[in-house]
Amino acid sequence: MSKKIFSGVQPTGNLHIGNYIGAINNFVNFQNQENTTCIYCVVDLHAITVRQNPAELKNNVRETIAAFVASGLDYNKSIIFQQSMVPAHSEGAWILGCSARMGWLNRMTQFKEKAGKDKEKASVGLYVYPVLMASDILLYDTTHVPVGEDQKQHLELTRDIAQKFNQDFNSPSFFKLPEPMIQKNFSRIMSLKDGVKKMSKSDPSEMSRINLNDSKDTIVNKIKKAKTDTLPLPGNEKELENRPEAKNLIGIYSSLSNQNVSKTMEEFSGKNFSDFKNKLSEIVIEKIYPISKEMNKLKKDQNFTDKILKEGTNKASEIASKKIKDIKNIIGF
Ligand code: AQP
Repeated sequence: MSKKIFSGVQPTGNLHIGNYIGAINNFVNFQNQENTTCIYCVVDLHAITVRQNPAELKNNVRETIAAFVASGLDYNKSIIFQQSMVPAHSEGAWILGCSARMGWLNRMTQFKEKAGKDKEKASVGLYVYPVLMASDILLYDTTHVPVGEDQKQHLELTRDIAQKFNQDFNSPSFFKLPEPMIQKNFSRIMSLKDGVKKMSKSDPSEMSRINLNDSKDTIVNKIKKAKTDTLPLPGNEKELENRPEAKNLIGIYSSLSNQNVSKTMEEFSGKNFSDFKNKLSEIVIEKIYPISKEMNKLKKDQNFTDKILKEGTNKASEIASKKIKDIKNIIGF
């Protein structure tokens, strides 16, 4: 069976190794699988659910495209585009919002977490964010969506919305029900300052993450200062329990060196963190620095990023506008 994969990254700046290991690097692997169409979207409509600086937003869109290409995405193999350039996403979100139920959205834990205590002040966009995500996915007859555990609930909501629409309009199988692809290993890279907090673009501390555009010295310095505990490195997975910072650094090392965690522990068992951190810096620099260099070069070449977006928009629009036409026809517009 052929697969159609859809995924998005918000252009909210500070792309970090969590985004690379948990998302972009996998995008590259999917692109090289047989019978697989990959659609990767820079989801700027999602980004504005919280306030963005307009000039930075423009720049961050370019930076995200540059990061995609520098990491190995090929715009001839994958469809790469900017969400707001394909109006069908917003139109679809409105229509699907009329199928989604308030009760379903009220259960979404991401809104509760992001809105915090004062949810009266959160934007309506943040609340209906998962409906826009449903529109993104369903417009392309997506079969598979790579998601972290935190997005699994949104994908279930997408399936519920699709099913309700199909049922309400007596159009069985009009919307395909997408399957989640949950990455088992290294799906959550944690903050360098706190091993139980996700590494995140919006963390106010620069020292909490390694950005894809950090210099070699900055990478070394951030790893040197990363929080650890006082014990030597563990020798087996049992000894890793309750040591979140050690677990995180070992996870980063393992994923970048393409080996499993047990192999890494075998290599470093009983050693102290300063030795391990030197090796970790080496592997991060080896894997990330070439991406960073290329990304900084591509980001400055506006003609190049514009060309990718133009071509990607044409390809995405062709698919999405046809689907939106069918949707409108079904609902009686
Ligand atoms: N720490 C992480 N570990 C593994 N994967 C991660 N992703 C994000 N953080 C980690 C994955 O990167 C993709 C793009 O994420 P996004 O831009 O849509 O937003 P996010 O998940 O909200 O990422 P951030 O960094 O935490 O951003 P802010 O701080 O703006 O909320 C997704 O596939 C995500 O799973």
